[in-house]
Amino acid sequence: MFGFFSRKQKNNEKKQSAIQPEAQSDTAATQLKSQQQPDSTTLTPADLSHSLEKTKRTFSDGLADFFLGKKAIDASLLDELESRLLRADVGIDATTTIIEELQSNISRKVINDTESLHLKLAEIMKTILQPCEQPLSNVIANATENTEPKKPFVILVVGINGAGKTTSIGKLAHHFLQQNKSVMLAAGDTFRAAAVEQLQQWGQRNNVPVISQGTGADPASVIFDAVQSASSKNIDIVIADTAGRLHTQSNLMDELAKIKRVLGKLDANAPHETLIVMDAGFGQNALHQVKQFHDKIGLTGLAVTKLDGTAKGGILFSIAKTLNLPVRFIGVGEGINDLRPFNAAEFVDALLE
Ligand SMILES: Nc1nc2c(ncn2[C@@H]2O[C@H](COP(=O)(O)OP(=O)(O)OP(=O)(O)O)[C@@H](O)[C@H]2O)c(=O)[nH]1
Ligand SMILES: [Mg+2]
Repeated sequence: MFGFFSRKQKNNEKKQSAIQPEAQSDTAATQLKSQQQPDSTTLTPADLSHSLEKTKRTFSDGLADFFLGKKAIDASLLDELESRLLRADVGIDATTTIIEELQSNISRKVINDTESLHLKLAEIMKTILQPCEQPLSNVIANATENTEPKKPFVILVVGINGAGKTTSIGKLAHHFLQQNKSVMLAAGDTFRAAAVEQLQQWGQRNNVPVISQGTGADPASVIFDAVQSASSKNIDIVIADTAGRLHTQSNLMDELAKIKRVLGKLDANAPHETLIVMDAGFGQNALHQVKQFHDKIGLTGLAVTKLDGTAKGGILFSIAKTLNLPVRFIGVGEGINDLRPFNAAEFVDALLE
Protein backbone atom coordinates (compact mmCIF):
# COMPACT_ATOMS: atom_id res chain seq x y z
CA MET A 1 0.00 0.00 0.00
CA PHE A 2 1.13 3.49 -0.75
CA GLY A 3 4.42 2.07 -1.91
CA PHE A 4 6.34 3.65 -4.71
CA PHE A 5 7.63 1.92 -7.71
CA SER A 6 11.16 2.56 -8.67
CA ARG A 7 11.26 4.76 -11.72
CA LYS A 8 10.70 2.72 -14.83
CA GLN A 9 12.21 3.89 -18.05
CA LYS A 10 9.42 4.15 -20.58
CA ASN A 11 10.33 3.66 -24.18
CA ASN A 12 7.69 6.08 -25.42
CA GLU A 13 10.11 8.88 -26.10
CA LYS A 14 12.16 6.81 -28.49
CA LYS A 15 9.04 6.04 -30.44
CA GLN A 16 8.02 9.66 -30.40
CA SER A 17 11.15 10.84 -32.11
CA ALA A 18 10.33 8.77 -35.16
CA ILE A 19 8.54 11.63 -36.90
CA GLN A 20 7.99 10.87 -40.51
CA PRO A 21 9.60 13.46 -42.73
CA GLU A 22 7.09 13.79 -45.52
CA ALA A 23 4.11 16.07 -45.10
CA GLN A 24 0.75 14.43 -45.51
CA SER A 25 -1.76 16.02 -47.81
CA ASP A 26 -5.48 15.48 -47.59
CA THR A 27 -5.42 13.80 -50.99
CA ALA A 28 -3.84 10.80 -49.35
CA ALA A 29 -6.74 10.48 -46.96
CA THR A 30 -8.54 7.84 -48.96
CA GLN A 31 -5.71 5.41 -48.22
CA LEU A 32 -5.81 6.13 -44.53
CA LYS A 33 -7.36 2.93 -43.29
CA SER A 34 -4.48 0.90 -44.56
CA GLN A 35 -1.81 3.41 -43.55
CA GLN A 36 -2.96 4.30 -40.09
CA GLN A 37 -1.43 1.59 -37.98
CA PRO A 38 1.27 3.27 -35.90
CA ASP A 39 3.29 1.18 -33.57
CA SER A 40 2.58 1.74 -29.91
CA THR A 41 2.94 0.37 -26.44
CA THR A 42 0.10 0.04 -24.01
CA LEU A 43 0.48 1.73 -20.66
CA THR A 44 0.19 -0.70 -17.79
CA PRO A 45 -1.36 0.02 -14.37
CA ALA A 46 2.19 0.27 -13.01
CA ASP A 47 2.97 3.01 -15.55
CA LEU A 48 -0.11 4.93 -14.41
CA SER A 49 0.84 4.54 -10.78
CA HIS A 50 4.30 5.84 -11.59
CA SER A 51 2.85 8.81 -13.50
CA LEU A 52 0.75 9.79 -10.51
CA GLU A 53 3.69 9.65 -8.15
CA LYS A 54 3.58 13.31 -7.09
CA THR A 55 -0.04 13.08 -6.04
CA LYS A 56 0.57 9.73 -4.39
CA ARG A 57 3.31 11.27 -2.32
CA THR A 58 0.95 13.93 -1.03
CA PHE A 59 -1.40 11.22 0.13
CA SER A 60 1.17 8.92 1.56
CA ASP A 61 3.74 11.09 3.35
CA GLY A 62 3.03 10.65 7.04
CA LEU A 63 0.48 7.95 6.42
CA ALA A 64 2.89 5.18 5.59
CA ASP A 65 3.28 4.15 9.25
CA PHE A 66 -0.43 3.95 9.61
CA PHE A 67 -0.92 1.83 6.59
CA LEU A 68 1.81 -0.46 7.74
CA GLY A 69 -0.34 -1.05 10.79
CA LYS A 70 1.80 0.88 13.23
CA LYS A 71 -0.86 3.40 14.17
CA ALA A 72 -4.24 3.12 15.78
CA ILE A 73 -7.35 3.87 13.74
CA ASP A 74 -8.43 6.99 15.57
CA ALA A 75 -9.54 10.58 15.10
CA SER A 76 -6.02 11.91 14.69
CA LEU A 77 -5.42 9.50 11.87
CA LEU A 78 -8.54 10.67 10.10
CA ASP A 79 -7.47 14.29 10.65
CA GLU A 80 -4.17 13.47 9.05
CA LEU A 81 -5.86 11.80 6.11
CA GLU A 82 -8.22 14.75 5.73
CA SER A 83 -5.40 17.25 5.45
CA ARG A 84 -3.61 15.05 2.92
CA LEU A 85 -6.73 14.84 0.78
CA LEU A 86 -7.20 18.59 0.87
CA ARG A 87 -3.57 19.18 0.00
CA ALA A 88 -3.92 16.95 -3.05
CA ASP A 89 -6.83 19.17 -4.15
CA VAL A 90 -9.50 16.55 -3.55
CA GLY A 91 -11.64 19.50 -2.48
CA ILE A 92 -13.86 20.06 0.55
CA ASP A 93 -16.94 18.23 -0.74
CA ALA A 94 -15.22 15.00 -1.70
CA THR A 95 -12.93 15.08 1.35
CA THR A 96 -15.92 15.48 3.66
CA THR A 97 -17.68 12.57 1.97
CA ILE A 98 -14.61 10.37 2.33
CA ILE A 99 -13.92 11.22 5.98
CA GLU A 100 -17.57 10.98 7.07
CA GLU A 101 -18.01 7.63 5.42
CA LEU A 102 -14.83 6.31 6.98
CA GLN A 103 -15.93 7.61 10.38
CA SER A 104 -19.30 5.95 10.07
CA ASN A 105 -17.73 2.65 9.05
CA ILE A 106 -15.28 2.84 11.95
CA SER A 107 -18.13 3.45 14.45
CA ARG A 108 -20.07 0.54 13.03
CA LYS A 109 -16.93 -1.59 13.31
CA VAL A 110 -17.07 -2.32 9.58
CA ILE A 111 -13.55 -0.95 9.56
CA ASN A 112 -11.51 -2.58 12.29
CA ASP A 113 -8.05 -2.90 10.87
CA THR A 114 -5.79 -1.20 8.36
CA GLU A 115 -6.72 -3.57 5.60
CA SER A 116 -10.44 -2.96 5.87
CA LEU A 117 -9.80 0.78 6.10
CA HIS A 118 -7.71 0.72 2.97
CA LEU A 119 -10.34 -1.26 1.09
CA LYS A 120 -13.14 1.05 2.23
CA LEU A 121 -11.16 4.15 1.33
CA ALA A 122 -10.63 2.79 -2.18
CA GLU A 123 -14.29 1.87 -2.47
CA ILE A 124 -15.49 5.34 -1.40
CA MET A 125 -13.06 7.06 -3.77
CA LYS A 126 -14.14 4.88 -6.69
CA THR A 127 -17.81 5.58 -5.97
CA ILE A 128 -17.14 9.33 -6.12
CA LEU A 129 -15.33 9.09 -9.45
CA GLN A 130 -17.54 6.51 -11.12
CA PRO A 131 -20.12 8.95 -12.59
CA CYS A 132 -17.30 10.71 -14.50
CA GLU A 133 -16.32 7.50 -16.29
CA GLN A 134 -18.20 7.76 -19.56
CA PRO A 135 -15.81 6.73 -22.32
CA LEU A 136 -15.85 8.71 -25.52
CA SER A 137 -15.55 5.48 -27.50
CA ASN A 138 -19.07 4.55 -26.32
CA VAL A 139 -20.39 7.93 -27.44
CA ILE A 140 -18.73 7.51 -30.84
CA ALA A 141 -20.12 4.00 -31.23
CA ASN A 142 -23.64 5.22 -30.45
CA ALA A 143 -23.40 8.30 -32.65
CA THR A 144 -22.09 6.48 -35.68
CA GLU A 145 -24.26 3.38 -35.43
CA ASN A 146 -26.59 2.96 -38.39
CA THR A 147 -26.26 6.54 -39.60
CA GLU A 148 -26.64 6.90 -43.34
CA PRO A 149 -24.99 8.64 -45.04
CA LYS A 150 -22.03 8.18 -42.76
CA LYS A 151 -20.80 11.44 -41.27
CA PRO A 152 -17.57 12.09 -39.41
CA PHE A 153 -17.68 12.31 -35.63
CA VAL A 154 -16.42 15.82 -34.87
CA ILE A 155 -14.48 16.64 -31.71
CA LEU A 156 -13.97 20.33 -30.99
CA VAL A 157 -11.11 20.83 -28.55
CA VAL A 158 -11.15 23.98 -26.42
CA GLY A 159 -9.47 25.37 -23.33
CA ILE A 160 -7.21 28.02 -21.90
CA ASN A 161 -3.72 28.74 -23.21
CA GLY A 162 -1.18 26.02 -22.69
CA ALA A 163 -3.58 23.50 -21.14
CA GLY A 164 -2.34 20.81 -23.53
CA LYS A 165 -4.94 20.98 -26.32
CA THR A 166 -2.70 20.44 -29.32
CA THR A 167 -0.62 17.75 -27.63
CA SER A 168 -3.76 15.94 -26.51
CA ILE A 169 -5.08 16.07 -30.09
CA GLY A 170 -1.90 14.36 -31.26
CA LYS A 171 -2.34 11.67 -28.62
CA LEU A 172 -6.05 11.36 -29.38
CA ALA A 173 -5.34 10.79 -33.07
CA HIS A 174 -3.03 7.97 -32.06
CA HIS A 175 -5.65 6.57 -29.69
CA PHE A 176 -8.32 6.46 -32.39
CA LEU A 177 -5.97 5.01 -35.00
CA GLN A 178 -5.35 2.15 -32.63
CA GLN A 179 -9.09 1.55 -32.64
CA ASN A 180 -8.98 1.31 -36.43
CA LYS A 181 -10.66 4.66 -36.94
CA SER A 182 -9.51 7.04 -39.65
CA VAL A 183 -8.70 10.51 -38.40
CA MET A 184 -8.33 14.03 -39.81
CA LEU A 185 -7.09 17.05 -37.89
CA ALA A 186 -8.27 20.64 -38.36
CA ALA A 187 -5.88 23.48 -37.53
CA GLY A 188 -8.44 25.82 -35.97
CA ASP A 189 -5.78 27.70 -34.00
CA THR A 190 -5.06 30.27 -36.70
CA PHE A 191 -3.56 32.80 -34.31
CA ARG A 192 0.04 31.73 -34.70
CA ALA A 193 1.86 29.98 -37.55
CA ALA A 194 3.64 27.91 -34.90
CA ALA A 195 0.32 26.51 -33.71
CA VAL A 196 -0.46 25.17 -37.19
CA GLU A 197 3.05 23.75 -37.49
CA GLN A 198 2.71 22.02 -34.13
CA LEU A 199 -0.49 20.32 -35.24
CA GLN A 200 1.05 19.41 -38.59
CA GLN A 201 3.88 17.70 -36.74
CA TRP A 202 1.38 15.62 -34.83
CA GLY A 203 -0.33 14.88 -38.15
CA GLN A 204 2.94 13.62 -39.60
CA ARG A 205 3.75 11.63 -36.50
CA ASN A 206 0.39 9.87 -36.77
CA ASN A 207 0.34 9.85 -40.56
CA VAL A 208 -3.04 11.58 -40.70
CA PRO A 209 -4.08 14.59 -42.80
CA VAL A 210 -4.19 18.08 -41.33
CA ILE A 211 -6.45 20.69 -42.87
CA SER A 212 -5.17 24.24 -42.44
CA GLN A 213 -5.39 27.71 -43.95
CA GLY A 214 -3.12 30.71 -43.47
CA THR A 215 -2.48 32.47 -40.19
CA GLY A 216 -5.39 34.74 -39.36
CA ALA A 217 -7.92 32.64 -41.27
CA ASP A 218 -11.37 32.22 -39.80
CA PRO A 219 -11.22 29.12 -37.53
CA ALA A 220 -14.85 28.30 -38.29
CA SER A 221 -14.03 28.19 -42.00
CA VAL A 222 -10.98 25.93 -41.47
CA ILE A 223 -12.95 23.48 -39.37
CA PHE A 224 -15.92 23.58 -41.74
CA ASP A 225 -13.58 22.73 -44.65
CA ALA A 226 -12.07 19.88 -42.68
CA VAL A 227 -15.43 18.33 -41.88
CA GLN A 228 -16.53 18.65 -45.50
CA SER A 229 -13.30 17.08 -46.69
CA ALA A 230 -13.60 14.29 -44.10
CA SER A 231 -17.17 13.59 -45.21
CA SER A 232 -16.16 13.23 -48.82
CA LYS A 233 -13.28 10.93 -47.88
CA ASN A 234 -15.30 8.78 -45.52
CA ILE A 235 -13.10 9.67 -42.55
CA ASP A 236 -14.41 8.55 -39.18
CA ILE A 237 -13.23 11.27 -36.84
CA VAL A 238 -12.28 14.95 -37.20
CA ILE A 239 -10.43 16.53 -34.29
CA ALA A 240 -10.36 20.33 -34.38
CA ASP A 241 -7.76 22.39 -32.55
CA THR A 242 -8.58 25.90 -31.36
CA ALA A 243 -6.50 28.74 -29.95
CA GLY A 244 -6.20 28.97 -26.18
CA ARG A 245 -8.48 31.56 -24.59
CA LEU A 246 -9.85 32.76 -21.29
CA HIS A 247 -13.55 32.65 -20.56
CA THR A 248 -13.37 36.40 -19.96
CA GLN A 249 -12.41 37.11 -23.59
CA SER A 250 -15.92 37.42 -24.89
CA ASN A 251 -14.95 37.92 -28.55
CA LEU A 252 -12.97 34.68 -28.44
CA MET A 253 -15.78 32.85 -26.69
CA ASP A 254 -18.12 34.12 -29.41
CA GLU A 255 -15.70 32.66 -31.94
CA LEU A 256 -16.18 29.20 -30.40
CA ALA A 257 -19.93 29.65 -30.47
CA LYS A 258 -19.63 30.56 -34.16
CA ILE A 259 -17.61 27.42 -34.90
CA LYS A 260 -20.35 25.33 -33.33
CA ARG A 261 -23.03 27.19 -35.26
CA VAL A 262 -21.25 26.80 -38.58
CA LEU A 263 -20.62 23.08 -38.03
CA GLY A 264 -24.29 22.65 -37.26
CA LYS A 265 -25.01 23.55 -40.87
CA LEU A 266 -23.14 20.47 -42.06
CA ASP A 267 -24.50 18.15 -39.42
CA ALA A 268 -27.06 19.20 -36.84
CA ASN A 269 -25.25 17.09 -34.22
CA ALA A 270 -21.77 18.50 -34.89
CA PRO A 271 -19.62 19.05 -33.00
CA HIS A 272 -20.54 15.73 -31.43
CA GLU A 273 -18.07 16.31 -28.64
CA THR A 274 -16.92 19.65 -27.24
CA LEU A 275 -13.94 18.58 -25.22
CA ILE A 276 -12.25 20.96 -22.82
CA VAL A 277 -8.62 20.29 -22.01
CA MET A 278 -7.76 21.23 -18.45
CA ASP A 279 -4.34 21.36 -16.79
CA ALA A 280 -4.63 19.42 -13.50
CA GLY A 281 -1.90 21.57 -11.99
CA PHE A 282 -4.19 24.61 -12.02
CA GLY A 283 -6.29 22.94 -9.37
CA GLN A 284 -9.46 24.68 -8.20
CA ASN A 285 -8.85 27.69 -10.52
CA ALA A 286 -9.18 25.44 -13.52
CA LEU A 287 -12.50 24.16 -12.21
CA HIS A 288 -13.84 27.68 -12.23
CA GLN A 289 -12.64 28.18 -15.81
CA VAL A 290 -14.24 24.95 -16.96
CA LYS A 291 -17.56 26.02 -15.42
CA GLN A 292 -17.39 29.32 -17.29
CA PHE A 293 -16.64 27.60 -20.61
CA HIS A 294 -19.51 25.23 -19.98
CA ASP A 295 -21.93 28.08 -19.27
CA LYS A 296 -20.85 29.99 -22.37
CA ILE A 297 -20.52 27.32 -25.05
CA GLY A 298 -21.70 24.02 -23.60
CA LEU A 299 -19.15 21.25 -23.04
CA THR A 300 -19.65 17.52 -23.29
CA GLY A 301 -16.39 16.20 -21.85
CA LEU A 302 -13.06 16.88 -20.21
CA ALA A 303 -9.50 15.77 -20.75
CA VAL A 304 -7.44 16.39 -17.63
CA THR A 305 -3.78 16.77 -18.55
CA LYS A 306 -0.40 16.92 -16.81
CA LEU A 307 -1.39 14.61 -13.98
CA ASP A 308 2.19 13.39 -14.10
CA GLY A 309 3.57 16.80 -13.18
CA THR A 310 1.36 17.76 -10.27
CA ALA A 311 0.68 16.87 -6.65
CA LYS A 312 -2.89 18.03 -7.22
CA GLY A 313 -4.19 14.93 -8.97
CA GLY A 314 -7.01 14.88 -6.42
CA ILE A 315 -8.66 17.50 -8.63
CA LEU A 316 -10.47 14.60 -10.32
CA PHE A 317 -12.54 14.19 -7.13
CA SER A 318 -13.42 17.90 -7.14
CA ILE A 319 -14.44 17.58 -10.77
CA ALA A 320 -16.66 14.64 -9.90
CA LYS A 321 -18.30 16.53 -7.05
CA THR A 322 -18.76 19.91 -8.68
CA LEU A 323 -18.94 19.48 -12.46
CA ASN A 324 -21.55 17.35 -14.05
CA LEU A 325 -19.23 16.43 -16.92
CA PRO A 326 -17.61 13.20 -18.04
CA VAL A 327 -13.84 12.93 -17.76
CA ARG A 328 -13.06 11.31 -21.09
CA PHE A 329 -9.27 11.15 -20.86
CA ILE A 330 -6.36 11.79 -18.54
CA GLY A 331 -2.97 13.03 -19.73
CA VAL A 332 0.02 11.60 -17.90
CA GLY A 333 2.99 12.77 -19.95
CA GLU A 334 4.15 14.37 -23.17
CA GLY A 335 4.52 11.19 -25.22
CA ILE A 336 2.11 9.96 -27.85
CA ASN A 337 0.93 7.12 -25.59
CA ASP A 338 0.45 9.29 -22.53
CA LEU A 339 -3.28 9.77 -22.82
CA ARG A 340 -5.62 7.21 -21.32
CA PRO A 341 -9.37 6.83 -21.34
CA PHE A 342 -10.42 7.68 -17.80
CA ASN A 343 -11.17 4.65 -15.66
CA ALA A 344 -12.22 5.41 -12.07
CA ALA A 345 -11.14 2.11 -10.52
CA GLU A 346 -7.79 2.10 -12.30
CA PHE A 347 -7.13 5.69 -11.22
CA VAL A 348 -7.91 5.04 -7.55
CA ASP A 349 -5.92 1.81 -7.50
CA ALA A 350 -2.95 3.64 -9.01
CA LEU A 351 -3.20 6.34 -6.33
CA LEU A 352 -3.49 3.95 -3.42
CA GLU A 353 -1.27 1.08 -4.48
N1 LIG B 1 3.93 16.51 -18.46
C1 LIG B 1 2.93 16.70 -19.32
N2 LIG B 1 3.01 17.69 -20.21
C2 LIG B 1 1.96 17.86 -21.05
C3 LIG B 1 0.81 17.04 -21.01
N3 LIG B 1 -0.04 17.50 -21.96
C4 LIG B 1 0.57 18.54 -22.56
N4 LIG B 1 1.78 18.77 -22.02
C5 LIG B 1 2.75 19.81 -22.36
O1 LIG B 1 2.16 21.08 -22.13
C6 LIG B 1 2.72 22.04 -23.03
C7 LIG B 1 1.60 22.81 -23.73
O2 LIG B 1 0.92 21.89 -24.55
P1 LIG B 1 0.12 22.33 -25.84
O3 LIG B 1 -0.50 21.10 -26.39
O4 LIG B 1 0.95 23.16 -26.75
O5 LIG B 1 -1.00 23.24 -25.17
P2 LIG B 1 -2.14 24.08 -25.90
O6 LIG B 1 -3.31 24.03 -24.99
O7 LIG B 1 -2.34 23.59 -27.27
O8 LIG B 1 -1.49 25.53 -25.88
P3 LIG B 1 -1.97 26.82 -26.73
O9 LIG B 1 -2.25 26.36 -28.12
O10 LIG B 1 -0.80 27.75 -26.64
O11 LIG B 1 -3.18 27.34 -26.03
C8 LIG B 1 3.59 21.27 -23.99
O12 LIG B 1 4.93 21.40 -23.57
C9 LIG B 1 3.13 19.82 -23.83
O13 LIG B 1 4.13 18.89 -24.12
C10 LIG B 1 0.76 16.00 -20.03
O14 LIG B 1 -0.22 15.24 -19.88
N5 LIG B 1 1.84 15.88 -19.21
MG1 LIG C 1 -2.29 24.58 -29.06
